[in-house]
Amino acid sequence: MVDGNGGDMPLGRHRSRQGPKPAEGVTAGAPASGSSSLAPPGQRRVVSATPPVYEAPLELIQGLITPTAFFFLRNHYSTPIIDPKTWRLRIEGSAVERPVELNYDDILNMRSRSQLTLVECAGNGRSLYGTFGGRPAPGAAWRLGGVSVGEWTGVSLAEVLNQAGVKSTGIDVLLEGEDEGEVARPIPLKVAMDPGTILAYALNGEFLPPEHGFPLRAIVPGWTGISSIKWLGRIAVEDRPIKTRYNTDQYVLKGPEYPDNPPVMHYGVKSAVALSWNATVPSGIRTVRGFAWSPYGRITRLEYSLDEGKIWAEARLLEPNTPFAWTRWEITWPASPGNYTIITRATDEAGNTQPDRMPWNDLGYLYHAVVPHPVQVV
Ligand SMILES: Nc1nc2c(c(=O)[nH]1)N[C@H]1C(S)=C(S)[C@@H](COP(=O)(O)O)O[C@H]1N2
Ligand SMILES: [Mo]
Repeated sequence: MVDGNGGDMPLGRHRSRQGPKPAEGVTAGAPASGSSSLAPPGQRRVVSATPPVYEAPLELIQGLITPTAFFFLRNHYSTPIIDPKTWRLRIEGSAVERPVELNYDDILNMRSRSQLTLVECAGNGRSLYGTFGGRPAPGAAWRLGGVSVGEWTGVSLAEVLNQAGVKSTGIDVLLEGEDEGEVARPIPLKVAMDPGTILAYALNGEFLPPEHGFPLRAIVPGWTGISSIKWLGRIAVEDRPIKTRYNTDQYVLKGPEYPDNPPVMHYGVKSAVALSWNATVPSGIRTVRGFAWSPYGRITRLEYSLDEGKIWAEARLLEPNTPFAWTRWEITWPASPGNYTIITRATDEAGNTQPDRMPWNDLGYLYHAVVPHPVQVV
């Protein structure tokens, strides 16, 4: 604790801390600042090189968790390299009792939790407005790989906010990044206080790579990726609605159907086939796999069609089937040579399902209509 509230943290915590423990304090165990340059995209698809926007190669993911080397990446600016020794997280605003400043050790010394949480970019699928909707949308031309599931380890945002004392007048919580453009966006206080909303310092069992938000990022289950602010430096709890360019100008729905420009909040119910785009598969009995996800509850059904939507059948859903992650599914396909599309439609426990067509919005967000995935059997 750098300032304020020091008495709340029993010293004994230092001896009984959970979670990854730096070998000799912060600087020995954590990545040294400046030593980690941006990993090359490897098998990720480069949607944009500068700033880096890479798709996860869904066809290579065999399990529930997206390996870190495959995790999709979406930066608005270059990756900041932050020194954990000097880094501080400030918690302030009109709706806290007392501003607090925490350092990296303070965060690592708190009770930790780990959870499987999906992160999806609001723009994921944007290129499909052009491919299937007949009208290309401007912006990063994602296909369907702007989504990944990580095992995130961190601390509950509510516990961090409680150290500053949240007033009953609180409405919105601003999460602010330390990248060049100080990317910042609010979430409602009640979302911030949800136990699933965390400040994560580790991804898939290792400290965050710089590009995914080292030293600390938010993870907001069910909300599009822009809410999961990376490289956090400041959190402000305010007693009024907060506006930034990321909830008024970008990441809002614009167009004739949306005169009020509502901010994008949750992602859509969606599914994807774990095959490359324009896949070629050898004929024979094939197992085709994929993913389905919803921000509103468990996936209960995955329907598929191999004949342009005339006949539909149900895929097998694989366990574990955890809310706020994705559910894997598979189908057995006696594939004979020819050109096909695999159309998939996910449904969740609340009955939400994927539409046939996506209504237009000017910035091309939230494409979650069913997608005919092209496959050639040879
Ligand atoms: N500070 C900051 N946080 C950010 C961003 C950013 O550019 N700056 N990009 C956001 C967007 S649009 C998405 S989709 C997710 C992507 O997270 P990832 O790169 O770890 O996959 O981070 C979000 N958090
Ligand atoms: Mo995003």
